[in-house]
Amino acid sequence: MKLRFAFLLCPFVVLAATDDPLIEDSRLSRPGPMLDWDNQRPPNIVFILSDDQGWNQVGYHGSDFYETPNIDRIAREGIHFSQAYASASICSPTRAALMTGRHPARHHITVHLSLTRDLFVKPVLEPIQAYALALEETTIAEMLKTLGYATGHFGKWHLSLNKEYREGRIFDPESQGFDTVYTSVKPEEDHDPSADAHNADTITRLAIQFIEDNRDRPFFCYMPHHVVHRPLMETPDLVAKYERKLKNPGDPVEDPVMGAMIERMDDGIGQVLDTLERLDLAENTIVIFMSDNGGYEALQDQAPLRGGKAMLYEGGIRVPLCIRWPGVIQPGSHSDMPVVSHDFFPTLMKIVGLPYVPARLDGIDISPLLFGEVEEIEREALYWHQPNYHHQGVGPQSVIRWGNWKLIVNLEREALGTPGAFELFNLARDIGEEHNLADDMPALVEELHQRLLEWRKTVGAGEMPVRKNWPPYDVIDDPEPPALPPLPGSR
Ligand SMILES: [Ca+2]
Repeated sequence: MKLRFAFLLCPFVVLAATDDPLIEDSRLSRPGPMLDWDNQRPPNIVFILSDDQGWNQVGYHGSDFYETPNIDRIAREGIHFSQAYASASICSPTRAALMTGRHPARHHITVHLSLTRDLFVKPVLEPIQAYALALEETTIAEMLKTLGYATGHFGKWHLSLNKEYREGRIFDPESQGFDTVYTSVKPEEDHDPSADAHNADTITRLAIQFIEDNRDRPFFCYMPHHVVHRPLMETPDLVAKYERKLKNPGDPVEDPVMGAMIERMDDGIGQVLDTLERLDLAENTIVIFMSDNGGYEALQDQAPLRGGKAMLYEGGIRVPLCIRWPGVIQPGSHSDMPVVSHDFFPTLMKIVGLPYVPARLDGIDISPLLFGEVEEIEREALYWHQPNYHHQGVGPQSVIRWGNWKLIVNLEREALGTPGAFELFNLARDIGEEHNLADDMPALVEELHQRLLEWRKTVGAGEMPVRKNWPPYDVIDDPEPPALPPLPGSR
């Protein structure tokens, strides 16, 4: 305990560095009912984040093609969520929200970072995007360090200026609270598929080394995998195994290369679970598995969900989530409560008994669901906000989920005042979002739209003004920029 109280003073050091001060939240100060830090050390945390893995690409959600025995083991020995959501339908915004407990709209990270796009023929303007996760933000890793945790990052960061990661560079994981860091990027198209193309083996090996090195102190092991992001590639013999499993060749629901990629990641997850057993750490380690957004629809049908990555239909944001903590979380339990990536900041702070959170926090503590104390938690609504033209052809959208109602707002049409700006679905009856009820229920559309607009104002979300020169000059017919005047002194 002495160690813990000594470190508890440290949040005020963090507080001095941020424009969003940490405040004490008394609701978080009481550790969960079965936890007594006077007699044991705080739990280790292993957070495994897969990339672009769809809701239907795990065995425990019913797939008999994709083999995920170790992810399924986490679900079987712990709790799984049928309505877990990514904070966004693309990489960087979800990661920013996961690390900070704050909505991507607050960070102004609403599309993936270091993206260059041609935006000059759109009728509404995109808001300014942050160039990285601000150093002033307080991350989960920084918070856990104040309690003496060892912090390790192994894999895909995607919250920096670009992917030229190097030791000591600002905005890379070392500057955001991680002490042991391995960063990797996705392979080039011509990479040798048999040479650990997506670094899944390396991520596993380094994470296990980190766990072994820190077995005698609390640790936070963050494993953001590249699986199952494009480019799809894996060892030919493993791909062949899944080709033999194909019942309907060409079926977009079953991709043999993705099957092989997921198996390699899942095998590594099994090695991590075995390491925890071998070191006698399993009982005091919470293991979380989640995906950062839905699967890419062009490669993988997200049935029964509509759409996929980059979209705000369920296929883009509803993801697998399961959590294991032997002796604390009831094995085989599940929850249908909607939860979201940015809930993990306050939840983990509650679990470790560190009652400080940023003053403007968007996630809520979902630990009562994990502990089986309650079946429902109160939340006014869930929101998504992506005021960007995605390069995969998805337009700017904003969403509110209120109870089982979900309103999707087309931000271009909202700004221009053109018809067809709204889609309204009842997810309890229509998980596939097939029946747009917006025209049938205008009063509900109006109420949800007003709630969404109010929330956007509250978090300072980027809005999309109409271009002053819309309709535009024809940039296609006039591709040459006007000649610049000569520099002084030049001929
Ligand atoms: Ca992703």
